[in-house]
Amino acid sequence: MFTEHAISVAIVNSFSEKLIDGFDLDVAIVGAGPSGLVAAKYLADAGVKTALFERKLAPGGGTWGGGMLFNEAVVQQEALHILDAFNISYKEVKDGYYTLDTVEMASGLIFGAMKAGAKMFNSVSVEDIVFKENQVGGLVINWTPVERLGMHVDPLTVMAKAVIDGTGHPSEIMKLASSKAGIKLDTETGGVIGEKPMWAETGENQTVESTREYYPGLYACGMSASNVSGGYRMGPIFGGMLLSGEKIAEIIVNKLKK
Ligand code: 48H
Repeated sequence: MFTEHAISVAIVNSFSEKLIDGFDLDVAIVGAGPSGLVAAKYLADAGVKTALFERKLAPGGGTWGGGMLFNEAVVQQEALHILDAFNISYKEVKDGYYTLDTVEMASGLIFGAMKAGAKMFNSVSVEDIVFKENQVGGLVINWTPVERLGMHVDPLTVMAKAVIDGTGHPSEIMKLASSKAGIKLDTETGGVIGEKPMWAETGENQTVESTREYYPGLYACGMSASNVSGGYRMGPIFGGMLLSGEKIAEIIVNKLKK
């Protein structure tokens, strides 16, 4: 027999267990866009304790809307192995360019990351970092509705050996780190340079090139990496985002092994 009481207790107990476990991580990823989700899958596949913190109710970031709400995106040949790893379908349209349905892409990336063992905390906004002994050591989190309503409610803290800024265009965590902790980032200026206009091919390459550690404990992937190091934007082609997620996972797995 089901009781209302048992249902409520089951949900709160189950969530509390997940949240308490998530307070102590190997890797905390801010933002569940395509790059963060790919990073989460590969990290979890490697046995790294990983969780994603996503401001919105629905993870997936900028994937859902495709190009100008046409729910299709383009991926280039170099990134197809990642779509294959998530079992996401695509079709070739022209010499090395493929299209895919962005609803299948978003849902496939979310499902793949979680099935690999990454935990998801959605409707959770990261409002600050933990900064101790010249090292980024975790995240300060609160419910998105608390943030949106401007309620004066103190946050909770997540500790992590590595923090990935996967917040997309605004590079929110990098900005926080340089403004609040006075951190000098590993960029030409020491700060967040800001993204340049559209140049798809160069932007795609720069996204992958700029995927790295920017300060001890603080890494960037996807559009955030591109923005922090002053790369060009690329529009609705997603191979660079996927490859960036794969690269940051590889960098961190190797680092954690040492
Ligand atoms: C919790 C947060 C916070 C916060 C933000 O923008 P995204 O999809 O990120 P990427 O880099 O994986 O993909 C970028 C791609 O979608 C894109 O925008 C492209 C290719 N643009 C090209 C162009 O020319 O315009 O996802 C970032 C996620 C979002 O879901 C945010 O809600 C979330 O991060 N987020 N979550 N706490 N402080 N800030």
